[in-house]
Amino acid sequence: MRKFWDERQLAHAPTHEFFNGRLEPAAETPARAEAVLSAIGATEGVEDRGMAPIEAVHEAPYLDLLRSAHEAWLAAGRDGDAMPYAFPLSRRARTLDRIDAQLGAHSTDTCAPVGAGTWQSAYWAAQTALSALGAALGGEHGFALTRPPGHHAGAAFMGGYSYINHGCVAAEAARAAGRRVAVLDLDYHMGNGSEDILTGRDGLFLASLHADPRTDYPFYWGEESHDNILNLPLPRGTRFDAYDTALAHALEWIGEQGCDLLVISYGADTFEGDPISHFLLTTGDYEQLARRVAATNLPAVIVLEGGYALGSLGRNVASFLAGF
Ligand code: SP5
Ligand code: ZN
Repeated sequence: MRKFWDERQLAHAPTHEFFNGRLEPAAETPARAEAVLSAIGATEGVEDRGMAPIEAVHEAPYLDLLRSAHEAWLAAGRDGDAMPYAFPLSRRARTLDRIDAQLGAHSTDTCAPVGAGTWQSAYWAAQTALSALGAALGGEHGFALTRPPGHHAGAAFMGGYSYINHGCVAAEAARAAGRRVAVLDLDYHMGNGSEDILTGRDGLFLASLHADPRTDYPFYWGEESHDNILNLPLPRGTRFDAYDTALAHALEWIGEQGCDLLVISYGADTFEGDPISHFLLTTGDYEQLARRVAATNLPAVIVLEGGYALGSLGRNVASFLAGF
């Protein structure tokens, strides 16, 4: 297992998110990366492969907005993080001049504040995932310590702490290198951005285990399987046995698609002690689940998505990596 990290991912440091009708302290913080770093030992640095692999999964106007949004926010006389408050459910074509309107047109929710360091961190998270892919293309597993997360970011939208979908960036780059790729999403929340990007793409597949969207964010995606997408919703309170059974099903389906490389969107927010989630996996369970994945003998790129129990996050990630 080779492990990759770039400290420019610390630049994104949101203070608040809007949730349950009020501003709450942000759950996705730089301290998460520090917690993982202190638990997994030495990491390797990251190469800069530029914008092309990011542009292969995200639309140019969205990337332009993400890169410039915070400056536009300041230019409009605001302070703090940029955040939308209006969303175009009825998407009439029109020119949107105000930063608020532009942000709303490219956001699913109020859980993706854009600050001065957001672009830099999301960019280097994608580069970190691509470096881990380099390891996997060479036949070794690669872990990318990525933050902010990526799997709620779609081709042209941010949301749920996610801005650039680094797992899909790695998956698409692997496909371009001739591989047949399955993204296996093991975060508590359904990866609606990954579904948006991967639906209908040749040579790419998504299998996702997640909290039932009837009870949990992101609510409007993830109940049905279709095309190249396998969605396996699980109820709140899910423990190891039911999770492991669903994982076996997902891996069997991935095998049937003839995939030869895995990108794993690993979220440690399935942990019993997670403050925003409702599954009951334990630290030791992650090693067992990873063993099942590793038994496929497919090279894996592992990217970090969620996981918000700061005191246990490092141990949980280390346990998952140990299973490989
Ligand atoms: C990548 C990922 O795990 N995203 C999850 C986004 C979930 N957003 C909805 C729930 C937000 C709960 N925030 C509570 C903050 C308390 N300080
Ligand atoms: Zn999550």
